[in-house]
Amino acid sequence: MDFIERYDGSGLMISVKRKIAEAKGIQKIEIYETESFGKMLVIDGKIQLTEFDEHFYHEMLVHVPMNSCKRAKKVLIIGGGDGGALREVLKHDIERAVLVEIDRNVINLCREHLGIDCGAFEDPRVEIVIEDGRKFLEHCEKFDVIIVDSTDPVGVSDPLFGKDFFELCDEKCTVFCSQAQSPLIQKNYFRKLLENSSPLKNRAMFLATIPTYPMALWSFIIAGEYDFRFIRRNFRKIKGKTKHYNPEVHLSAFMLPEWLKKEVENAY
Ligand code: SPD
Repeated sequence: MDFIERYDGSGLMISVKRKIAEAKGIQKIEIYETESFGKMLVIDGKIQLTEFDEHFYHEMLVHVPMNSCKRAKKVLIIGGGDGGALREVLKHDIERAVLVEIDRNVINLCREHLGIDCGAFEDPRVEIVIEDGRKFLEHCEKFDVIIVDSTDPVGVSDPLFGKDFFELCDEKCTVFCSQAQSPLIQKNYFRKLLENSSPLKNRAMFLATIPTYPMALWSFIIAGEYDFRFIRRNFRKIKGKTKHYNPEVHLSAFMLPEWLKKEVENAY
């Protein structure tokens, strides 16, 4: 059986052995066992991760902001119900991590059938909140780092790409980081983020190769008081190994090709 994700006249086909689990609530969540990429999480028809390359994504989304932060003790993750980003956050010497996920089915299904959290949901430093991330920001305290691990900016994730969301994030953290879609395809998503994220101070984009995401080239946005002088010091303190991230990959991720540099500069 083949799973095909289509986007803007192209797509990615992944051969699957079987569907392991499915839940339908505010989103359709499916977990597959693939032929070559291990287990795969799909939400509303879009690939969220495979075991083959999820660390490319989660390590960049988490260690770039965490290692650039002077003192990251209190961390908020918005989305990320599969637990991959949480697992990476817990490698740092943090006091508290709050994960705010709108759809409890994502957490339940992934905990039971995927397991990439590696026990992160049971860690005593972790608090899980089932709530809309945008609404949570209206009443929460300030965090050292906010990480947004969302699906594409449609449906329940649409508010996480709105100007008012970025205004709140700017108030509520020292360092901010979000996944920012593909800069190559479905460009309306990427451009919307560039336009609406203007309330964030000191914005910068960085890139990573994520083989099972559209066109394999993925972007992220970081903002606030991030400082690359802390990268090596913080990296040395990480507990557990990284498979993809290292300080050199961190720095090189900010080297944008000319076509993208121009697009980003024009939007700022
Ligand atoms: N089109 C895929 C976008 C996926 C970004 N989020 C992935 C969530 C994995 N924790």
